[in-house]
Amino acid sequence: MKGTLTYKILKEHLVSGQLEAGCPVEIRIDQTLTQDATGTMAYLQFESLGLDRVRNELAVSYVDHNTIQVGFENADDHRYLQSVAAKKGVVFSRAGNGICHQVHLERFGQCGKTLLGSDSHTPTGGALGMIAIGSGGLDVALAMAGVPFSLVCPRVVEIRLTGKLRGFVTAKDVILAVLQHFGVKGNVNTVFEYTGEGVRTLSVPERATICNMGAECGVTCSLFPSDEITKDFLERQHRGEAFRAMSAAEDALYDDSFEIDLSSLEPLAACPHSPGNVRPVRELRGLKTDQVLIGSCTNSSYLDLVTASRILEGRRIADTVSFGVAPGSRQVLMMITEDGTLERFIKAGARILESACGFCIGNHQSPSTDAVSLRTNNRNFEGRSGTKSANVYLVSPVVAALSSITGEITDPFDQNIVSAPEVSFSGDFICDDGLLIFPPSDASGVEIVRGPNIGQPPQCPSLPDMLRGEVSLKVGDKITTDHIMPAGARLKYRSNIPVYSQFVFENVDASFHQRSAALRDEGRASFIVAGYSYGQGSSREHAAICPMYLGVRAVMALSIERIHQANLCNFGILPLTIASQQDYEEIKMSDELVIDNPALQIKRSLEGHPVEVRDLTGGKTYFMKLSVTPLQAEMLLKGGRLNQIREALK
Ligand code: MIC
Ligand code: SF4
Repeated sequence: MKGTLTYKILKEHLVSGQLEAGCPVEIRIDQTLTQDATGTMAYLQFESLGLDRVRNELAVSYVDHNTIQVGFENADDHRYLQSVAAKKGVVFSRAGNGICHQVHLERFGQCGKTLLGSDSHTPTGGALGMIAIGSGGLDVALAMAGVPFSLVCPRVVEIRLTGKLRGFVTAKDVILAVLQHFGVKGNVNTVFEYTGEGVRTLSVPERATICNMGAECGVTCSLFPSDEITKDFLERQHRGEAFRAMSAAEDALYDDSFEIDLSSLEPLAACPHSPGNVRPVRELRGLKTDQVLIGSCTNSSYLDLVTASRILEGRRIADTVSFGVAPGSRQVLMMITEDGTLERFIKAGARILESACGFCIGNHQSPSTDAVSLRTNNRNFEGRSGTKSANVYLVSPVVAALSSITGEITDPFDQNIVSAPEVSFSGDFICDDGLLIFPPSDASGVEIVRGPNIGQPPQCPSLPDMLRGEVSLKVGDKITTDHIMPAGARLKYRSNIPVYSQFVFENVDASFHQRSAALRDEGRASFIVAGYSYGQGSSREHAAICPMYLGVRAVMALSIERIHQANLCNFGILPLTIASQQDYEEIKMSDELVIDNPALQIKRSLEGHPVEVRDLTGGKTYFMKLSVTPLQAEMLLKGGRLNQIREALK
């Protein structure tokens, strides 16, 4: 990885470890971001560390996920977040200011810095040449306390861009092409670093779309060099000082390289129910469409919306389509209000939605039964939209806008309604930070407000001498965090672990929480057995905290995704890798399993020994791999990261 931009930035931030792919390293974190759905828990955890103020360069708390406010819970969360931000020295971005990743790009990101965010799409910041990584809230809480972030030093894959996008083809199609090639699994501990002539043809928001959906491949982050385009973007955001020119060395050594000729790309779509299920739009044309939604942190920039509105100009959406637009930030909303874009949307029949996550997380706009929904966001997991039977296709704003007129999936190259809009913008962005609240320098008079929805940070149980219990759930491949811990209507319980825990695996096996809690109450362990890519998707640590609360002590899977694996360790759940498909098949639901002397086995795993899991029902012993860093081993031994760090901070 020598000479890569990834290496350069990591080197400047290295606290310990060797910068060699696969080695555990610790890096200093400059900036942090949280959003409300993961933030309440992160700040409760930060509070429990007993520090007066955050210790990193910049901490921002965004409210963008839970803005529906049905019931008092969301508003309680917002009040808590605002007051704790003032008390602890965190900038607070109020509801209405926009989606964290879009706003952070506009107002805070800085070239060459590190950013840790309690949201899996934090890598959007890679568009400004930042190492921007998604993690669980606890890791962010610790970064705010000045504790270095531990990660496995990634391998660096070069994605070399040549050529230039044709009209109608967009940054969304670039990242969908990347997903088509790399898929949604097998890319952990990897950085996608973009290089080549083609980079210069892409604006910062286009780069942001590409970095944003790298998260769907499971990479640690994605990274663009910071160049003249970056400088221009930052200056027009009135933040020229955030610029620093950075790029890889000419002779940089990459672990792998993949080339994309931008001029050869065509409009693509991710088909139900995975962002990796990519097909050309031309193969889908004619499919009747019930709903079209433009927005989310992937595609809601000013130019995204102007482009879509140009397609709609002077036209009306089909009678059979429900069409919504959610601008990514208040800046975008102000700009489209001033230049006529908003009017074009309204005239075309759009429903104007709040500048927030909204539909993307299934908070509202659930489609009708069996509907086809075209969206510009980044995830189309089954049921995430709030309608289990719906089929969600992820497309560019261009394809979305065109299809809203025709009422069916439309290939831009196979229609005679519009020609490719030529859209550019070189003026200044509207920089009104009126919905940002900066913390006072003296917070002694600030009271933290806790409504009844604000619970306590979770307590992990300690490690017993023997883990004995049952397989309480057996699931297949690609279980996402949306399967484990549903969001949407349940999102408002994020600050209340006992209530939220009742919904663990709600849409997979609604009786899971009772079964697991019953085992816990009998003093027995609960084990989850899964296939490949367990825990893909979101960074929500609730997908570990709530199972922990229900007594889950180990997840045994053929593979576990990076952020989720880290969250499991943070909350004292053993992430075990099952050795083979055959072993996976043999272990059955309700089997009685025993892990003898787990403490000794955890220690021995650091020397490469497998963990022995005795299956008393099947009469066989399985050898599973515990791939953890020494630090993670320590947290498992101490009963989770909070216990471990409290001891270390003493
Ligand atoms: C998502 O897109 O799944 C979310 C909602 O933004 C999550 C965070 C969360 O669950 O709160 C993410 O991507 O990490
Ligand atoms: Fe919000 Fe959707 Fe982006 Fe997650 S992916 S941060 S829910 S807009």
